[in-house]
Amino acid sequence: MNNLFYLAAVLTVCAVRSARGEVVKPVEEELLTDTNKKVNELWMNFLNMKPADNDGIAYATCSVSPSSKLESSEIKVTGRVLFKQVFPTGKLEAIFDLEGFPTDVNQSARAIHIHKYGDLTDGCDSADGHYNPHSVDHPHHPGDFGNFLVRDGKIQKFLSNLDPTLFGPSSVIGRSVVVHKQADDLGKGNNQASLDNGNAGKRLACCIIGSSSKNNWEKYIQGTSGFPDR
Ligand SMILES: [Cu+2]
Ligand SMILES: [Zn+2]
Repeated sequence: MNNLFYLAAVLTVCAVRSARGEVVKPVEEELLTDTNKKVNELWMNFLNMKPADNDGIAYATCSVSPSSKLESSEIKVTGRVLFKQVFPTGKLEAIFDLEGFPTDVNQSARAIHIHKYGDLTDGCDSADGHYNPHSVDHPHHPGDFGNFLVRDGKIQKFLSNLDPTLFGPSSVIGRSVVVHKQADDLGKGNNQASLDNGNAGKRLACCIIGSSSKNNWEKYIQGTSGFPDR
């Protein structure tokens, strides 16, 4: 509770100062950063989101399987997407490890996104649109991972410094990852669909993001010669 009074006092001082048009001095900036940290901590504690194990590091696993709504002639993509994030301010890291793409078309690009719902009742279709907590256009959604190149029928990629988070009110735990048949036009398609979903086409495969132990991540790193990068 003391923290809340402290926060209210600091915010009031800052509001009065900026209303008077005074320049916020470095000391006050520091105070603001400190306040931001405190607010974040309070919020995390309130939501009880701090990972209890794994030394404060959160992990999540998404086991990818073909959409149940896919025609039988379509390719069957399987694999997983693994996530790791240090509590509370670390940026998300992800490993994409997928197979089942055609082996004869090297370097074709496929879009991968986080979608709104972790509901796969109607295959990947019931995942709905892109997860968009801040009501912005594509490709500025947190889970707009962009295009992934297929090599030898596989996508193997490590990404860091990502926007989605496993913590707090905008956590992506319980939402879904969708792998598309086509490339993402990254909002440059000159139509509404481009600003909604990047015209990435059919949903080949998907999974629900679930919190997990560190086992999958560590096993993956140990089983390969480091992080995949291609
Ligand atoms: Cu998508
Ligand atoms: Zn998007």
